[in-house]
Amino acid sequence: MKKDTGLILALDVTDRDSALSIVEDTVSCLDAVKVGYPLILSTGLSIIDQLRDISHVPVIADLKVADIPNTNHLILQQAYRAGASGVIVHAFTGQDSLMACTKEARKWKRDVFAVTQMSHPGAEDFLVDAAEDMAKMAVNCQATGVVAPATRPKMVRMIRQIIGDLIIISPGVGAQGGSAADTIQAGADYVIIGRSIYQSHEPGAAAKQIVDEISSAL
Ligand code: OMP
Repeated sequence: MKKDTGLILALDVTDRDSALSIVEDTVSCLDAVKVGYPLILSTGLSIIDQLRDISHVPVIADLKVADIPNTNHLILQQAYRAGASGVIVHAFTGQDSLMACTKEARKWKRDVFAVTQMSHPGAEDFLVDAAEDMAKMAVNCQATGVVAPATRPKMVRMIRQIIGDLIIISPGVGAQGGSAADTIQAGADYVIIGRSIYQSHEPGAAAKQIVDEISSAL
Protein backbone atom coordinates (compact mmCIF):
# COMPACT_ATOMS: atom_id res chain seq x y z
CA MET A 1 0.00 0.00 0.00
CA LYS A 2 1.62 3.23 -1.13
CA LYS A 3 1.54 5.99 1.47
CA ASP A 4 0.40 9.38 0.27
CA THR A 5 -2.42 10.89 2.33
CA GLY A 6 -2.41 8.51 5.33
CA LEU A 7 -6.19 8.07 5.15
CA ILE A 8 -8.08 4.78 4.77
CA LEU A 9 -11.84 5.13 4.33
CA ALA A 10 -13.96 2.64 6.32
CA LEU A 11 -16.87 2.20 3.93
CA ASP A 12 -19.47 0.79 6.33
CA VAL A 13 -22.56 1.63 4.29
CA THR A 14 -24.99 -1.02 3.17
CA ASP A 15 -25.92 -0.13 -0.37
CA ARG A 16 -23.86 -0.24 -3.50
CA ASP A 17 -24.88 3.15 -4.92
CA SER A 18 -23.99 5.05 -1.75
CA ALA A 19 -20.72 3.16 -1.49
CA LEU A 20 -19.74 4.07 -5.05
CA SER A 21 -20.79 7.68 -4.72
CA ILE A 22 -18.89 8.20 -1.43
CA VAL A 23 -15.75 6.72 -2.95
CA GLU A 24 -16.08 8.94 -6.03
CA ASP A 25 -16.37 12.02 -3.75
CA THR A 26 -13.40 11.14 -1.57
CA VAL A 27 -11.00 9.18 -3.76
CA SER A 28 -8.43 11.97 -4.20
CA CYS A 29 -7.92 11.89 -0.42
CA LEU A 30 -7.60 8.13 0.02
CA ASP A 31 -4.69 5.70 0.23
CA ALA A 32 -7.10 2.76 0.52
CA VAL A 33 -10.72 1.80 1.04
CA LYS A 34 -11.65 -0.69 3.75
CA VAL A 35 -14.80 -2.77 3.33
CA GLY A 36 -16.21 -5.01 6.02
CA TYR A 37 -19.21 -7.18 6.78
CA PRO A 38 -21.86 -4.43 6.43
CA LEU A 39 -21.04 -3.72 2.78
CA ILE A 40 -19.85 -7.21 1.76
CA LEU A 41 -22.92 -8.93 3.21
CA SER A 42 -25.29 -6.45 1.59
CA THR A 43 -23.70 -6.33 -1.86
CA GLY A 44 -21.50 -9.43 -2.19
CA LEU A 45 -17.76 -9.89 -2.58
CA SER A 46 -17.91 -8.39 -6.09
CA ILE A 47 -17.99 -4.95 -4.44
CA ILE A 48 -14.23 -5.28 -3.88
CA ASP A 49 -13.37 -5.39 -7.58
CA GLN A 50 -15.92 -2.74 -8.41
CA LEU A 51 -14.47 -0.31 -5.85
CA ARG A 52 -10.96 -1.02 -7.07
CA ASP A 53 -12.02 -0.35 -10.66
CA ILE A 54 -13.57 3.03 -9.92
CA SER A 55 -11.05 4.23 -7.35
CA HIS A 56 -7.71 2.71 -8.42
CA VAL A 57 -6.76 2.46 -4.76
CA PRO A 58 -6.24 -0.78 -2.81
CA VAL A 59 -9.30 -2.31 -1.15
CA ILE A 60 -8.75 -3.92 2.25
CA ALA A 61 -11.21 -6.60 3.37
CA ASP A 62 -11.92 -6.21 7.08
CA LEU A 63 -13.06 -9.76 7.83
CA LYS A 64 -11.59 -9.91 11.37
CA VAL A 65 -10.69 -13.49 10.59
CA ALA A 66 -10.55 -15.55 13.81
CA ASP A 67 -10.58 -19.29 13.18
CA ILE A 68 -8.39 -22.37 13.04
CA PRO A 69 -5.45 -22.22 10.61
CA ASN A 70 -7.10 -24.20 7.78
CA THR A 71 -10.28 -22.12 7.84
CA ASN A 72 -8.27 -18.89 8.02
CA HIS A 73 -6.30 -19.91 4.94
CA LEU A 74 -9.53 -20.67 3.02
CA ILE A 75 -11.09 -17.33 4.01
CA LEU A 76 -8.05 -15.32 2.95
CA GLN A 77 -7.85 -17.23 -0.32
CA GLN A 78 -11.41 -16.14 -1.16
CA ALA A 79 -10.76 -12.52 -0.19
CA TYR A 80 -7.58 -12.26 -2.28
CA ARG A 81 -9.28 -14.05 -5.19
CA ALA A 82 -12.00 -11.38 -5.02
CA GLY A 83 -9.36 -8.66 -5.39
CA ALA A 84 -8.63 -7.59 -1.81
CA SER A 85 -5.19 -6.01 -1.45
CA GLY A 86 -5.12 -6.93 2.20
CA VAL A 87 -7.18 -8.64 4.90
CA ILE A 88 -7.66 -7.72 8.57
CA VAL A 89 -7.40 -10.74 10.86
CA HIS A 90 -7.49 -11.27 14.61
CA ALA A 91 -4.28 -12.14 16.44
CA PHE A 92 -5.89 -13.52 19.62
CA THR A 93 -6.47 -16.92 17.97
CA GLY A 94 -2.74 -17.56 18.30
CA GLN A 95 0.44 -18.08 16.34
CA ASP A 96 -0.63 -21.02 14.14
CA SER A 97 -3.81 -19.24 13.02
CA LEU A 98 -1.97 -16.01 12.27
CA MET A 99 0.82 -17.90 10.50
CA ALA A 100 -1.76 -19.50 8.18
CA CYS A 101 -2.88 -15.98 7.22
CA THR A 102 0.58 -14.56 6.63
CA LYS A 103 1.54 -17.63 4.59
CA GLU A 104 -1.51 -17.15 2.37
CA ALA A 105 -0.74 -13.42 2.05
CA ARG A 106 2.81 -14.16 0.91
CA LYS A 107 1.52 -16.64 -1.65
CA TRP A 108 -0.64 -13.94 -3.22
CA LYS A 109 1.87 -11.12 -2.53
CA ARG A 110 -0.85 -9.26 -0.63
CA ASP A 111 -1.16 -7.64 2.80
CA VAL A 112 -2.40 -8.95 6.11
CA PHE A 113 -3.02 -6.83 9.21
CA ALA A 114 -3.37 -8.35 12.68
CA VAL A 115 -5.54 -6.70 15.33
CA THR A 116 -3.53 -6.05 18.51
CA GLN A 117 -6.11 -4.19 20.57
CA MET A 118 -9.50 -2.94 19.44
CA SER A 119 -10.56 0.70 19.75
CA HIS A 120 -13.89 0.47 21.62
CA PRO A 121 -14.29 0.57 25.45
CA GLY A 122 -15.14 -3.16 25.63
CA ALA A 123 -11.67 -3.98 24.31
CA GLU A 124 -10.52 -3.51 27.91
CA ASP A 125 -12.90 -6.18 29.28
CA PHE A 126 -10.59 -9.04 28.26
CA LEU A 127 -7.15 -9.38 26.67
CA VAL A 128 -6.06 -6.03 28.09
CA ASP A 129 -2.51 -7.18 28.69
CA ALA A 130 -2.26 -9.18 25.50
CA ALA A 131 -1.63 -6.39 22.97
CA GLU A 132 2.14 -6.38 23.45
CA ASP A 133 2.44 -10.13 22.87
CA MET A 134 0.10 -9.98 19.89
CA ALA A 135 2.25 -7.21 18.36
CA LYS A 136 5.38 -9.36 18.88
CA MET A 137 3.58 -12.29 17.28
CA ALA A 138 2.66 -10.14 14.25
CA VAL A 139 6.37 -9.43 13.79
CA ASN A 140 7.32 -13.12 14.18
CA CYS A 141 4.66 -14.19 11.70
CA GLN A 142 5.75 -11.49 9.22
CA ALA A 143 2.42 -9.72 9.00
CA THR A 144 2.34 -6.60 6.84
CA GLY A 145 1.21 -4.64 9.83
CA VAL A 146 -1.15 -4.31 12.74
CA VAL A 147 -4.39 -2.60 13.68
CA ALA A 148 -3.98 -0.43 16.81
CA PRO A 149 -6.52 1.84 18.55
CA ALA A 150 -6.59 5.57 17.77
CA THR A 151 -8.66 5.94 20.94
CA ARG A 152 -5.50 5.04 22.94
CA PRO A 153 -2.49 6.87 21.45
CA LYS A 154 -0.27 5.55 24.25
CA MET A 155 -1.01 2.04 23.06
CA VAL A 156 -0.18 3.06 19.46
CA ARG A 157 3.16 4.45 20.71
CA MET A 158 3.92 1.27 22.64
CA ILE A 159 3.06 -0.93 19.67
CA ARG A 160 5.22 1.17 17.36
CA GLN A 161 8.21 0.48 19.63
CA ILE A 162 7.58 -3.26 19.43
CA ILE A 163 6.93 -3.67 15.72
CA GLY A 164 9.69 -1.50 14.22
CA ASP A 165 8.80 -0.64 10.65
CA LEU A 166 5.70 -2.80 10.25
CA ILE A 167 2.67 -0.75 9.20
CA ILE A 168 0.17 0.53 11.77
CA ILE A 169 -3.38 1.19 10.58
CA SER A 170 -5.44 2.86 13.25
CA PRO A 171 -9.24 3.16 13.63
CA GLY A 172 -11.15 5.16 16.24
CA VAL A 173 -10.75 8.74 14.99
CA GLY A 174 -13.77 11.06 15.05
CA ALA A 175 -16.94 9.12 15.94
CA GLN A 176 -15.08 7.03 18.56
CA GLY A 177 -13.31 10.08 20.01
CA GLY A 178 -9.74 9.70 18.75
CA SER A 179 -7.74 12.44 17.03
CA ALA A 180 -6.02 11.91 13.65
CA ALA A 181 -3.10 14.16 14.60
CA ASP A 182 -2.48 12.44 17.96
CA THR A 183 -2.65 9.01 16.33
CA ILE A 184 -0.17 9.87 13.59
CA GLN A 185 2.15 11.53 16.10
CA ALA A 186 1.99 8.38 18.23
CA GLY A 187 3.38 6.40 15.31
CA ALA A 188 0.47 5.23 13.15
CA ASP A 189 1.04 5.20 9.38
CA TYR A 190 -2.62 5.43 8.44
CA VAL A 191 -5.86 6.33 10.18
CA ILE A 192 -9.00 4.37 9.31
CA ILE A 193 -12.07 6.61 9.35
CA GLY A 194 -15.69 5.80 8.63
CA ARG A 195 -18.64 7.74 10.03
CA SER A 196 -16.97 11.17 10.19
CA ILE A 197 -16.65 10.92 6.42
CA TYR A 198 -19.51 8.81 5.07
CA GLN A 199 -22.14 10.40 7.35
CA SER A 200 -21.00 13.93 6.42
CA HIS A 201 -23.14 15.97 4.03
CA GLU A 202 -19.94 16.56 2.10
CA PRO A 203 -17.77 13.44 2.35
CA GLY A 204 -15.13 14.91 0.03
CA ALA A 205 -14.68 18.00 2.20
CA ALA A 206 -14.67 15.92 5.40
CA ALA A 207 -11.94 13.67 3.98
CA LYS A 208 -9.91 16.67 2.83
CA GLN A 209 -10.07 18.19 6.32
CA ILE A 210 -8.70 14.97 7.84
CA VAL A 211 -5.92 14.75 5.27
CA ASP A 212 -4.90 18.33 6.12
CA GLU A 213 -4.88 17.40 9.81
CA ILE A 214 -2.68 14.36 9.11
CA SER A 215 -0.20 16.32 7.04
CA SER A 216 0.08 19.08 9.62
CA ALA A 217 0.80 16.44 12.29
CA LEU A 218 3.81 15.04 10.40
P1 OMP B 1 -15.74 4.74 12.48
O1 OMP B 1 -15.79 4.55 13.96
O2 OMP B 1 -17.09 4.95 11.87
O3 OMP B 1 -14.73 5.78 12.05
O4 OMP B 1 -15.26 3.35 11.85
C1 OMP B 1 -14.13 2.67 12.27
C2 OMP B 1 -13.91 1.46 11.40
O5 OMP B 1 -12.77 0.75 11.87
C3 OMP B 1 -15.05 0.45 11.40
O6 OMP B 1 -15.08 -0.17 10.13
C4 OMP B 1 -14.64 -0.57 12.44
O7 OMP B 1 -15.17 -1.85 12.17
C5 OMP B 1 -13.12 -0.58 12.27
N1 OMP B 1 -12.35 -0.93 13.47
C6 OMP B 1 -12.56 -0.26 14.66
O8 OMP B 1 -13.35 0.68 14.74
N2 OMP B 1 -11.88 -0.65 15.77
C7 OMP B 1 -10.97 -1.65 15.76
O9 OMP B 1 -10.38 -1.93 16.80
C8 OMP B 1 -10.70 -2.32 14.56
C9 OMP B 1 -11.34 -1.90 13.40
C10 OMP B 1 -10.84 -2.46 12.14
O10 OMP B 1 -10.27 -3.55 12.19
O11 OMP B 1 -10.86 -1.83 11.12
